[in-house]
Amino acid sequence: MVDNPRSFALEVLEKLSVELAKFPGVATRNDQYLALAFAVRDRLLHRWVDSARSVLTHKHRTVIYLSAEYLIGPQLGSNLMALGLEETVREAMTEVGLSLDEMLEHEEEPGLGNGGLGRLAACFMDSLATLGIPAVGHGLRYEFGIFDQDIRDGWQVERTDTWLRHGFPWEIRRYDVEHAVGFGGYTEHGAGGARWFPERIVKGVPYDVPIAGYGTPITNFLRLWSAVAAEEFDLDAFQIGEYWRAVDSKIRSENLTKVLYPNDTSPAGKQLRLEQQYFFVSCALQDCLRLILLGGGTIDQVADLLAIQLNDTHPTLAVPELMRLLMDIHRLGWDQAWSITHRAFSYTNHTLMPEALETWPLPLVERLLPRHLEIIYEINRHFLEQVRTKFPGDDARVRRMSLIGEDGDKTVRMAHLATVASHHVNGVAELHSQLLRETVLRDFAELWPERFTNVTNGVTPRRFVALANPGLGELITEAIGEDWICDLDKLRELEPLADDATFQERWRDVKLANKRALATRLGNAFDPEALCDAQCKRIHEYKRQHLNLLHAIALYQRLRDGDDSDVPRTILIAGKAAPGYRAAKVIIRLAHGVAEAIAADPRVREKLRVVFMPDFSVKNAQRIYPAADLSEQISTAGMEASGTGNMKFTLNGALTIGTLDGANVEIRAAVGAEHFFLFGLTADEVLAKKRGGYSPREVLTRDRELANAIELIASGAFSRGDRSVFASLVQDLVDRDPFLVLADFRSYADAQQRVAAAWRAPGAWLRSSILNVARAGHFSSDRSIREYASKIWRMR
Ligand code: NBG
Repeated sequence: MVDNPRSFALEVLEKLSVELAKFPGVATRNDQYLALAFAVRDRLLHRWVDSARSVLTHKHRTVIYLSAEYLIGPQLGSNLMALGLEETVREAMTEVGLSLDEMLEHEEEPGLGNGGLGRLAACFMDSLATLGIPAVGHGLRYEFGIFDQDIRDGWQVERTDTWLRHGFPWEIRRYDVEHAVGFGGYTEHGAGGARWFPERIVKGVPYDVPIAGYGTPITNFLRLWSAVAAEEFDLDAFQIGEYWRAVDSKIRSENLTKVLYPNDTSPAGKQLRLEQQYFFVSCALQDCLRLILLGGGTIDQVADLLAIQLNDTHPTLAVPELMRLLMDIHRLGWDQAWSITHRAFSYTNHTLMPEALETWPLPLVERLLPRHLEIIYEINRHFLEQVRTKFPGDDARVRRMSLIGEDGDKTVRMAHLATVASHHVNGVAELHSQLLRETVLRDFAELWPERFTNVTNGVTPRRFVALANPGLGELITEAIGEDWICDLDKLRELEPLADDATFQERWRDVKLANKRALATRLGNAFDPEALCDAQCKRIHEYKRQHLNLLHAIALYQRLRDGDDSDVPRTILIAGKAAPGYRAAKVIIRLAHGVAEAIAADPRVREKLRVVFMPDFSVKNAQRIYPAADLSEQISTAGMEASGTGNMKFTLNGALTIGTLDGANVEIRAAVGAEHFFLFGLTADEVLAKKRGGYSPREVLTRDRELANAIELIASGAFSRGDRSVFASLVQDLVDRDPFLVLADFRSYADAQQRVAAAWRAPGAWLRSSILNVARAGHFSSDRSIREYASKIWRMR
């Protein structure tokens, strides 16, 4: 299709009639948006059908990405960009009296993920398509995604997400594909092998979302599975008059994909969550085998035709499920099935936090998936034999490594299962991969050192620079051409311009315009000329938003004491707290309390602001990164696996204040230590400090300013006099401080003074900002995917 604004405009009007049954005079904003989206989607579908034909006929090895979460963000802008249609559509919309910007503003995003892990999966899908690697991302089509965040009286209030309420035009429901997924029941073992007789069957149906590559016709897709009742009604029950039993089973089936679990601190033990995990991997694998046979392949080719990536442990039941399908359905023997499974799977670990490492109680697994538990036991038997051979007599090691946890309650350890089954295991930043080998999976790394590798995360420059920050994108393109969008290392060519006064000035103008736009959106909550000091990510104690707030309180006290040595500064915080995570919610309350106290004090508010931007999402993130001057990456060293927000800020010209944690380490090495504000204990020092009997009280006796800040919180100064609101937070910091907030405070405050000094020299700051961008090409998800393709998936 060759498009011009006129023909495109006519097509949008046509969609309004034939898809929405409306004429322009009565069309709502949502109708207009849907009509436009359908017109764009037609173009995507043409590309997709061509790509699918080519993949099927040429039998390409395909990446199967299994992830319980995808945070894909708004689709209209990114699809227009991939199709190269933005200008045409902008004019077309004007032609029919509409505005593309209003349409972009109107769009709701599918929040089918919690944070970094789901967004990483989406960046990877973008890069796979852009690099022309055939890939299908399988996941869950949650009817309710991540909750919307409101703030009432300074507290987070959750509202249910409604992404489907007004229609989601980017998906295609496939009516010709469905898979039956069993739960419960019993197994039988006869001469012909094992058979599973499930008690309950749920049907999985796919909704596909096309993922267009940028500057290439290659289009991949996300296949999101939705649960429906196997029969519309349980007819037996219906006929004997048990109407409610019949309806009940339908409701129960469809509940399965109702809601995304917000990652609370203790995720285990939720039956529905386990059902979701099994449901989508079973659908995914049945679908993969179906397609292989459809394309004329054979079952023994599974590992040659597919590279199956486990995005964290959530999809790990795919391991026993593939074994079951190969053995019980396709009648392969154990050894052949295991060889195929082991050659097909690889596993990415995303966290070292003990409470986030998934384990499932044995009785639950046994009740829900009896056949799978048998297979897990058998995998364990084979595996532990290997351990005993390699380490004779080392029973402690055998117990530590077992797939079945013996400590307290008996559980299945999903990270162990994923590691045993996979040909490669990777962490997501160099430090994290190293700690993974040294701590959580140490025994496994000793057994199979060659299995472990690192692939540092990356982010898509299409969405997070070109789309989110068009001003910067255009400036870069004008300077070095447009190749950087698909070859981010090209940003290096900006280096010589870092000292160019005119270029610096234009760089500053872009940032200022972005800050103005954000300030306006937030009701002029801050001065665009002030340093925009931003921290946006999930609220978690290890990410230490409270360290940021303690610093804000210290600045507040200084200003009240007449010390205005800091620069004008806006501290911008955004992020959601898991609904069940009390301490995180109290941190949000504190942010609002501090914001309120500062805004109420005329001596302070001219120089300092704290702003909490509600409802952090991909859409809001795209507004914040371009406006930030300073990126807060202040987690306790050793706890943030990688971080990806850190990369997005850097690529938008923010300088980082951060600890040596996650990918910060690599960002600092890439941009140069002199362009990064480092502070805090290292991961080793954190461990040593904890072992040596860390005393937060002792820190307080040595640091008057910090002690005052904490006393002020305790006194009710940020809770309208109510001393109970922050009592738990204060007590936890003073008594235990498990995340070493107090231990790192002074070093952090000092680093912030270096930030202020640097901000006072605008030329040098701009130079650092340009160099940060010029040297951050490594953090493209295109680079990450190339590494997966060569090191792990063995793609041609
Ligand atoms: C998160 C880590 C981040 C990392 C993302 C993507 C989970 C379990 N882990 O540090 O906390 O950047 O994964 O790898 O969500």
